[in-house]
Order: sequence, then C-alpha cells, then structure tokens
Amino acid sequence: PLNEISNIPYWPQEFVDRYIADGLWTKDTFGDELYKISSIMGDKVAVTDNDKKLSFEALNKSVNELALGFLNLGLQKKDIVIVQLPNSIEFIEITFALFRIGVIPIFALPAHRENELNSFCSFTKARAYITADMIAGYDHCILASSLQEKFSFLKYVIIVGKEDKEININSLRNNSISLPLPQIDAQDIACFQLSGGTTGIPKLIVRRHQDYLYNVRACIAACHFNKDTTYLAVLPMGHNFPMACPGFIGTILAGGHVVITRSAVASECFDLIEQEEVTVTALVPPLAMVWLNAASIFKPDIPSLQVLQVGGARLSNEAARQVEPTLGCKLQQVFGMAEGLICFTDLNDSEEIVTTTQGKPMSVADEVRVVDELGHPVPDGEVGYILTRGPYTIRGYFGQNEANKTSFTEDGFYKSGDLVRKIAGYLIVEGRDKDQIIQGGENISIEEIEGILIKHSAIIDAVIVGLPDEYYGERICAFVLCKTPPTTENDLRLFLKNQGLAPFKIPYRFEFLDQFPTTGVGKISKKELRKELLKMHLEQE
Ligand code: J2J
Repeated sequence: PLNEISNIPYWPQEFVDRYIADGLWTKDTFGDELYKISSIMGDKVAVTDNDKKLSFEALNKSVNELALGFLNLGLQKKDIVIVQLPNSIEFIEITFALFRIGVIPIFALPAHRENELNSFCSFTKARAYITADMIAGYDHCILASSLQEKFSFLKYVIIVGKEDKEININSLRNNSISLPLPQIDAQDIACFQLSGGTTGIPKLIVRRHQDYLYNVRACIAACHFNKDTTYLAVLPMGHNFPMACPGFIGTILAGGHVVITRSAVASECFDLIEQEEVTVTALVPPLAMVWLNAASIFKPDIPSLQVLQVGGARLSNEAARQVEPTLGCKLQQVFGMAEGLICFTDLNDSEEIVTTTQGKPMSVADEVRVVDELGHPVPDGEVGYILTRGPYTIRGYFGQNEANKTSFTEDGFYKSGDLVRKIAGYLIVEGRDKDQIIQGGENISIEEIEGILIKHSAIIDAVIVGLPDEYYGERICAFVLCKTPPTTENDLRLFLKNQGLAPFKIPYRFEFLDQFPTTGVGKISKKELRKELLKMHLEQE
C-alpha cells in the first residue's frame, strides 16, 4: 500500500493556498461527482458499448456494487492495483469504483507487456491486477500468472471476461455484505498516469482528486462539453487524453454520452459516429491521417460530428488543413502531457491558428516559459524548451529522485523536452530535442519534408528520421505509408524537387511500410523506426 512508499513531490504551501483560494482546487472527489451527476441525469444514457447501454443511475449503482465488491474481496484504501483493460463499459465502472474507495489504479495500456507490468508491480507492490482474459488476441491470464509467480504481494487477479479460475469481475457485483465506503479527500491520490516518454519504462505520475478533477473541469470548460456531448472513445481509455482531457470522465461529469469502440478502423468508427450521433472524438495524428484517407474514399455521412480533437504528437499543417473539408467537422489541436499542461486551440480560433498552432494553455493559472539550453528565456517567436507549472501539473514523478532532478527545475517547472515557439500566446511545437536531424552540420526541418511528402496523392503519412552516418553525422531517411496503388522512390524524389525542396533535404533513403510501429496510445514510435533503420542498414553493409 501507499503509506509504505513516501517521497511524492507536492506543491509548496503557497501554491496550495492559492489554488484553493482561487477556487481551482475544491474538496470534491470523482466518486462524489458521479453521485451528483447521476442524480441530475437519472435515466439518461451515460455509456454505450456495442449493444450494451447504461444510464447514469445504472452506472452509479453498478459503480457502488463494484466498490463494495472490491472492499469485500479485501482491497483497501491506498492499495495500488494495475488496471489493464480494453475500451469497455467495465473500464468506466471499475475506474469510478476504485476512485470511490481510494484504491489507486495504475492505468497500463493494452499494448504493455511483461516488462512494463513487472516494473509497475515491483515499484508499487501492487496488490491486484485487473485485466481482461483477452485483449486484441493476447492472453492476459497467462501474463497474470507469470506476474503472480514473481510477486507474492500481487494477491488478486480480477478478470473481465471468461468465468473460470481467476476472480471474475461479475462475481464481485451484487455482494450482500454492505460495508461503509471509506472517506475520500480531495488531496487523496485518484490514480497513477504514465509518462509518455519514448525511452525506457513509463514513469508513474500521481494524480490526486484535487488536481485531476480540476484538469477535467478545465477541459470541459475549454471544450464546451455538456449534456448534449456524445464522445467516441477510440484511443485506449487508460491514456490521459481520452480519459481526462476531457475524455470519457469529462463527458460523464458534463452529463454527456460516452460511446465506446474497441476498433479504431475508420469505416467502423464512421458507422458508429453516424449511428450514435457522435459529436466529438479524439485521435492521435497517425490515426487521424488514416481516417482522413478513408474519409476521402468512403465519403462518410457523419454530420453529427462537430469536433475532431487531435493531439499526442505534432499534426502537420497540411494534414490539419484537410480535416474540415474531408470530415466536415472542426479541428481542435491538443498539446498535452500526462504530467499536466494541456493546450487547446479554440473552436472560434481562425483557420490559420487552428491549422498552424497547438493552441494555448487551458488555464489562466498555467505558467509557461520558453527557454534556451541554459534555462534563460528566449524572446517570443523563437524556438526554445518549454517549462511549465500549474494547478494540474505535477511537481515530480513518483519515487524518482534522480529523474526528478533533470525533469524539473528547482522552482518546480516541468521540463517536457518539447521544443516550442510562442506567438501571441499560442504554442507551436517544433519537435523534441532528440528528433532533430543535423546532416553535415545543417539543421534539417523534419516538418518541412514530412509536410511536402503527405501532399503527394499516393501518400497517407510520412515520417522522417535520421540514420547515423560517419561522414554526415546523420542522413535523412523517409518512412512512408502509401495508398494503393503505391508510388516509387524515384517519383518521390522528383516530387520533392518539383515542390521546391532544397536538394540537400531530399531524403537519402526511402522505406515503404504497411504500418508504422506505434507506442501504446498509437503515436508513431521514432525510437522503433530508428532501430529498424539501423538494423536494415547494418544488414546491408
Ligand atoms: C506535438 N507533440 C505533442 C502535440 C502531445 C492530450 C493530448 C496528448 C497527451 C499526450 C495528453 C502534442 N504536438 N499536439 O496527455 O492530455 C507530445 C509532447 C508531450 C508528450 C506527452 C493529453 N501533444 N505531444 O500525448 O504524456 O512531446 O500525453 O510532451 O502521452 O506528447 O505525451 P503523453
């Protein structure tokens, strides 16, 4: 349990006092917020998952049953559990049930495997693993047994799905023994989010009711979510973006309707959007690119869709411009991080702003600085590292004394490693430290080359990475995802040249892929691409 592990960085008292005095942090908790909204919304549908629908009342009741079930099983406030579930109604029920009893979930993504889960277990002494029998064809019961063999403290495996052997989630419902639910305070920990870093095992991010609820509320306000909102949950629901920005939690607390899908396939999602009259959904750029391509072919009839949120990685200006004409909805760019800071473009921003910037910090209490390598502020309009702190941005990772020294400044700003430019309050993400390519001493703009490549009529998406080179330092390599019929390397070279790209920026090497390697939430993994590239390169030598 948590009390055995200390060392959770916290905001200094003056900030706590200010956030409370300004009404940003309240005494409210997620568990109570669900009571409140369900008593207002009653039998209005809260969640749809295929042919299953739950009203607010029914959701609230089911959450209570599960909360009691968990307590009866032996879980207690401050216990830590790993939740690894596919998008499903149970995901929502279990999440709120845990919030209500102060049992703290770590939201592992469906793509995580033994490496990540081993680390979460040993790091937190997790007492339970809540998962599904199968997620996307992978048997999580086998993974569960292997974890239980290694970790004696991992007492319970709770399964959504098949009935035998492990504890089935449904056996925890309808428990006759009624126990008092523990008192949950706003400063109690609601959950662990995971850092989205592309190197190593994700770090654990403590989110408390006070800051995470503020996060959700500020997102609801910024995105104008209300009872008429119907949100399609496509991205894995454990990720911060589809969970709380405003995500499924924001939709529910705003009295809206969450529609759940386990498939991100464009045609299936278009059908669901049409059928359930979805008004808003959230995607990462690679998925958005695939949807844009599909929409240009299928011409789906989805007039209900008002907003497409895209975030998690840089959406090229070219792709951004295609969203409204192709999907018939507004684009909202989102630049966020599980550590805190969230920036949105506003629905009323000009097309120029929406297609070329990643928005503004959503809270007036967000502090953002753009600095050079030495930490000195750079003038507006110039590229620098972003530093941020605020009422929903953590002051340090969980149990990471060393990493915290490099990821946070002494005065508590989080250093995400993102390179940004600030223009009239709007942020433009220019890349990450490690993504820059320097070829023969020339700084290469990845975004410029990618932006031209995706204009090619045969290309769905393109990514530029650097291949280490003895002579040039690095050479430009393009990975491309083609439509059918595909195109050729020679054609692409000619196209880039005709588009006016300087000859030294024309990729040295092109690789055609059927799909990009991705991270757990579906961002293109440049780390994997670099690895593959190096492997191919060495094999050829
Ligand atoms: C460029 N890079 C971006 C963007 C995130 C909303 C949306 C996304 C996340 C998320 C999130 C980007 N352009 N629009 O938590 O609430 C990169 C940055 C950032 C990192 C954070 C949310 N939007 N990024 O992606 O914690 O590099 O959160 O630091 O997974 O994604 O990743 P993660």
